[in-house]
Amino acid sequence: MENIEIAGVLEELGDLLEINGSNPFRIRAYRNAVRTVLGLTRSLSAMVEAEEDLTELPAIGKDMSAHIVELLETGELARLAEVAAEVPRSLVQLVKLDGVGPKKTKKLWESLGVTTVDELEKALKDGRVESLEGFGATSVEKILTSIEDFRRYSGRFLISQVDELIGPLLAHMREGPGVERIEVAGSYRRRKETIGDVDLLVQAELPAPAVMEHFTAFGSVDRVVAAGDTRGAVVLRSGLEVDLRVIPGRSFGAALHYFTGSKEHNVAVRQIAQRQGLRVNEWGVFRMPEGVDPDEVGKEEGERVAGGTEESVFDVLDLAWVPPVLRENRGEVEAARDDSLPDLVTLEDIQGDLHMHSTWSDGKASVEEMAQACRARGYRYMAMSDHSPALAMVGGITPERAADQWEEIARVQEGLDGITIFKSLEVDILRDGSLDMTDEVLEALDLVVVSVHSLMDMDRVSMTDRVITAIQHPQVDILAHPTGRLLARREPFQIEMEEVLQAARDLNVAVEINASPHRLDLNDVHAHRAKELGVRVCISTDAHSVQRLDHMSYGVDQARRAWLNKGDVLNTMTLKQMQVWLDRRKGTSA
Ligand code: DGT
Ligand code: CA
Ligand code: CA
Ligand code: ZN
Repeated sequence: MENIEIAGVLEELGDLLEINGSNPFRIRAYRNAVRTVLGLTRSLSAMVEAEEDLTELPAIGKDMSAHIVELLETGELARLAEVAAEVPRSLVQLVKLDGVGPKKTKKLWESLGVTTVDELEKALKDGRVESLEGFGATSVEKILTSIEDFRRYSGRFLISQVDELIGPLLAHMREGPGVERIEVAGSYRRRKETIGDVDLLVQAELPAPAVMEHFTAFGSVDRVVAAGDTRGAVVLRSGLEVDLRVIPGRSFGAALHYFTGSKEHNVAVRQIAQRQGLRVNEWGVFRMPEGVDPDEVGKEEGERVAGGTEESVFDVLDLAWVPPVLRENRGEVEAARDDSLPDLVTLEDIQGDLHMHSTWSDGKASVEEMAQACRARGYRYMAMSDHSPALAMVGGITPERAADQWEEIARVQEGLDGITIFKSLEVDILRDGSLDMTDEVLEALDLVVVSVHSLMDMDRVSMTDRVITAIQHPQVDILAHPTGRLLARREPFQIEMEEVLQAARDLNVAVEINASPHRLDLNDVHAHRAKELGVRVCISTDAHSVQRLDHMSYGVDQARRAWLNKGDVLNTMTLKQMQVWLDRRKGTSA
């Protein structure tokens, strides 16, 4: 069992206990344990195998440690089964709906007997929920919307979750008999924000029944859906579906191209091929003899002209190799033909992280730990941008405390060379577009990040005005997570992004691609529009812990999917350039 699966079970148990009205300390213990498990950089199974004492981990006591060992040894948890005998497990899906939560779930279940999302939807629509104490019409509307969102995303995984889940599977497959090469194709290779299923390609001599057997024998497999000669499919315990195709070397490149997709990209490539009298499929590229209808002959019929490598497929069609992140049929095939593909930004181009939190607000690490970690990642600069006080629940920094933090930043800076820490804050944009901080403090900061964290159900016009008003403040440098979306959990708020981006351009304010895999906000379309308009895009992690600084790569993938090159991205600047940019308004009349 992987850490992420263990965390999933503990979280489910925590949810069920909360619905059941258990002791809040007990519930908190599960929540904290989940956080610890998700934050680990090593696998629990390796730690248990090495007989390490799990209770030395934060928030892991004797019980929790025993749970983990039991899960690793048996794949099951007796305590979960006990609790599930009292509380239907399907209720945990209700807890995850925006606007429901454990308390309301309990109420819905006890008062109306609702146990599933479908039953809840029915009860919402026939008015039974509205008449319950603590619900009401607005609440009903909100829950109905979150059910729609839930349906849209259900079955899809965040790319970060997939990264965690498939590492061990890939390692397992590499040890398979006769396996010559492994690649993950599909939306995962295109680095999409969410992944429907994983498309695994294995190169091996056919027939290769041993490869398929090895695949279905993987420890985390819950269910085998198909297991043929060249094609298999399984569902992992996490619910993630994995397709496997076994492909001979002569076709591997063609299959990699075909199964990477997108479908739309494939269609565009096939059209180009047709014009050249060629046929492209998952087996290769073929020149068809005169007068033969490709639909009436076998897939490998005709003269094979390419297929072993993906490069050979593009090459024979007179196309430059297209990075998978661009394969969405948004002009990349034409650009490949004209040799005008963008020179995409890379992780190595990133010189600093301009949005992160410390223990001064809701972060887990000190200023010093975050600074050391940024330095270890090779950054030349970073912004320490804790929350402003409007976010009371996270202990935002008041104007009075700001100066104290600057003292600490100065002290940390003194002991550290090679990296410059910018004094910063992530300042809340209030209802009317004013900023949740005094001008005095804003002026004293090196860099000001602003964002919306409240009143997200405003109408489109008001929200657009609110955000544009905020970035008109002369001290604002970066607009963070501009649409507020949480993937699989909360839709973007209503906002006219075109107007916001134009204002950002006119005001010379940068917009963020928030690199957290839960946000990836801006999305690719908006980030591409920002580039077109000449708005600088900043890729920031918004890290609340040292490990999450590594989310930068997800932000870079998102930027690449938006066609951004190094010059489009603010934090590829050198320290000197960045300092000049931060001073950009001083020379103007304002
Ligand atoms: P997902 O799984 O929903 O996140 O998205 P994909 O893109 O991974 O889609 P999937 O798993 O259905 O198929 C993987 C790739 O295989 C897809 O991107 C393109 C290719 N493919 C699948 N079915 C077709 C098809 O009917 N026609 C063409 N041209 N390509 C297909
Ligand atoms: Ca897929
Ligand atoms: Ca698939
Ligand atoms: Zn933040």
